[in-house]
Amino acid sequence: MKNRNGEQQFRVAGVSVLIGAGLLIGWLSASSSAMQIGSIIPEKKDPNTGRQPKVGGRDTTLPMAKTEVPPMLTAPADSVVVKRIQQRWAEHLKVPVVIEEDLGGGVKLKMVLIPPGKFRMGSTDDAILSAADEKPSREVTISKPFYLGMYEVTRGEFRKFVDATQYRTNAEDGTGSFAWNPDKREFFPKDEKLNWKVAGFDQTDSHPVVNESWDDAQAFCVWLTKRESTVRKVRKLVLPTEAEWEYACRAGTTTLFVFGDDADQVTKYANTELKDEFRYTAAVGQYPANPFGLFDMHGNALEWCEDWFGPYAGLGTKDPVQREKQTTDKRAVRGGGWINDANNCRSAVRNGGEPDNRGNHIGFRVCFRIE
Ligand SMILES: [Ca+2]
Ligand SMILES: [Ca+2]
Repeated sequence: MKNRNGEQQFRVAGVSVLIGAGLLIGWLSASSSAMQIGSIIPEKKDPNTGRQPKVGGRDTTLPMAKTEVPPMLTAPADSVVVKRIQQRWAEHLKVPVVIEEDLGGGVKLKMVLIPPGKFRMGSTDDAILSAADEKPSREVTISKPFYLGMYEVTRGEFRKFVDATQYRTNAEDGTGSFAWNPDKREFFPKDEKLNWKVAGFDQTDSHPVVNESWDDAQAFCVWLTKRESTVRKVRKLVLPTEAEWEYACRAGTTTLFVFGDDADQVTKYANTELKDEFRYTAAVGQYPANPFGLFDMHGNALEWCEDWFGPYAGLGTKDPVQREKQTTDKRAVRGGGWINDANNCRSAVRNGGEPDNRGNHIGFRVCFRIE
């Protein structure tokens, strides 16, 4: 697979999720720490009604029978519609828009409800800045609601996993990890000192964990699933599929970025390699949230996804996921990061890395699906 931006090529596996709705509702009802998302999304007037939507509670301007299934989100949709459909699905499912995974010791991983919907995945033939592996563009359906990490998994959250399991990451096998040299715009040789604790630059436990492999990210998900299961027996934490990731990143938009087509605006919305406040990763959540309430989908750390990295051609269009190993032997990585230019942080851009590979530019976020 070609290597845009000169970066090390990395790629990520198929895990299905089956959750009983009754169990889910039972657990969520018990989640006293759940919060609403209204505080992080600026409110706008509803273009259809001219009224202010009630993001933090029931939207009384939109009467809906309790048993009525809300509409799927169909792109393009503006941020008001996106938030309204998100809220209506939360009400329909009787779940909060935002939930928290308690990792112990006061560390809580926030997740955001993403409603089901349809969107155009990838890049059309005439899309500027697009690459061949983003085509063919196709209409994709995400048929089930799911929760996705509000932020990239932080080093502090990953630390809870390692402390609980004594897990040793791939980088801690004596060979270390790759670090990006921002001056030369190329990777240093693999450095044995680097691992999830030592990024090669200053970071705190609020920064996204990096130098973890796809295999390490899977181990985190298995641990979190097991931890949750001992308490609630309700769900399985996984990496998002590429389709889920791109749908969540686009959040109703059809433009190159969630904020539009103007790449020059990227420094307002994402931590990239361009001149901005952060030379390396930033603590999560330093840039505006997208309409779903997700942070850092563009830039900061790149993010492992579930799929084997491969062509879109031949994949289905309903909940697509590449479960077969491709010729590149890599897993998908999405969103671009602090080592990338604006082009390589677009919603549609794709990359990959071998599942045991790692670098100080790749992190991940977690997902669980409501079946
Ligand atoms: Ca930067
Ligand atoms: Ca990211």
